[in-house]
Amino acid sequence: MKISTFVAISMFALSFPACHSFSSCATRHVPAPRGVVLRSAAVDESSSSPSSSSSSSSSSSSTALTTTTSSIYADPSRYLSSHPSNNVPPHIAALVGRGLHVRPDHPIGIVRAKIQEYFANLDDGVTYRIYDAEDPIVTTTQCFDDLRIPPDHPGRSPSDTYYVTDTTLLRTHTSAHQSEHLRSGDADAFLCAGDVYRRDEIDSSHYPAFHQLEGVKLFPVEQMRGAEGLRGDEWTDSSECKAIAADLKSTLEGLMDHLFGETEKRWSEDYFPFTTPSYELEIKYEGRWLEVLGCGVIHEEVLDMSSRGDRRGWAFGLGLERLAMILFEIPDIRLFWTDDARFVGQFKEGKIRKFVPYSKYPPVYKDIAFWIPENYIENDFYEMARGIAGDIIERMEMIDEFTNAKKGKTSKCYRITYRSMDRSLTNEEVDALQDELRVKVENLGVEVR
Ligand code: FA5
Ligand code: MG
Repeated sequence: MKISTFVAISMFALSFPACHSFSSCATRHVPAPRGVVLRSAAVDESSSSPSSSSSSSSSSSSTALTTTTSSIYADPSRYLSSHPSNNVPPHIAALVGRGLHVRPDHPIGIVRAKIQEYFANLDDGVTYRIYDAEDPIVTTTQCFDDLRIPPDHPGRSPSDTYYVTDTTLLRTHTSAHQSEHLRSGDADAFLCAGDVYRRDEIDSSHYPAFHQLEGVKLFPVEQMRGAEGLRGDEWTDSSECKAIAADLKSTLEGLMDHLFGETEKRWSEDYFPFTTPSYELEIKYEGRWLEVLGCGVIHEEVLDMSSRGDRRGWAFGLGLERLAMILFEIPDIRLFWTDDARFVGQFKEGKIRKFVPYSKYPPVYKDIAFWIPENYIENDFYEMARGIAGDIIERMEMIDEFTNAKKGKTSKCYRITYRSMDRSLTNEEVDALQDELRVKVENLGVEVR
């Protein structure tokens, strides 16, 4: 199990099954995305620029999606460089910029719209600015330093993160945009959605590309007077900090009820370098607890670094696939990226409908065993397999591991489940892929048994 990029806890409380396409609405050229205001009452300051379209319609229906994602993001050559630190494989570069989150008829876009709708109709007197078109390439400063993620944090390692150069990478979370939006001073509250990338294991609930939606809200200075200048424990013990945490929790509980109806929820303490206190929220789904988001009170140093040290507030980041898999009963995370009409044709703007599986072609299982070197990185193996076979790998699991004392070596055996979502695979074609993997895997320093 890989360690989550930011917290050393299991990322999937639920083992859970879940896909990609060019969309007409996601192909406008955007010089500099600025976001738009969600409330109909608010003036869309950027409506005169081609970078945004107004998302407002009426106060009762603020669900229209902004359509500002740039077509330049869908150019794979942006992500493949000859820089020695570049570890973005072509199959990942091909995923970037498809803009699933801005497609009104796609489950990811539908969930995003429902979340925006909730925030637009919240009775908190706050206007949430909408951002959806930030560049998926961010700097290490944006993704890590601005968020107090230390230089030696495992989340920064190239085994977990896709680097374009040594200082630029595919964002691993939408929190990478928190500081720039805070610094711009454009809004005291915002929602920011986008595709994020992590090198990870492979199964029905883990895909190296997924979507997050980030929310941030700063509180009025007057409400925080009593805690002025407080830092560290003095701040977190203050009634003002507790009030922010309480508002955060009730806001997110309300969001879950808006999405799922009344649901069972549970809060746990969590840790993020950029929030304190920090929490995660799980919801009960089919008898099991599923982690849907991380959140907390924004760390004062993050606000300081964003030139907003005079303010206090909360932030959260949730996984859109997780929510969509539950809402639409989508069993495999790969489906979100498919262009198959049998999938995409099932969803309509604003409608939550159960997904009707259209086929389950038979799986083909293949095992591979090898002696590993000392510096073996499992994610490199997973990615190599994906590079060879692509999305027809449904799952890779380690089924056996032992150490030979005499040899002083450890052997690992993996079972690979090959299954296409749209046709039957032949044994011959799978054998050919597996043979290629057996040869290439030696480049990782392993010895195939
Ligand atoms: C984060 O990414 C933090 N940036 C969240 C945050 C934002 C905390 C703001 C505090 C303030 P985490 O790695 O736990 O945290 O991911 C957040 C959510 O993204 C998870 O709860 C889950 O819903 C989703 N998620 C994480 N990893 C995956 C994955 N591999 N596939 C699908 N969804 C995932
Ligand atoms: Mg988490």
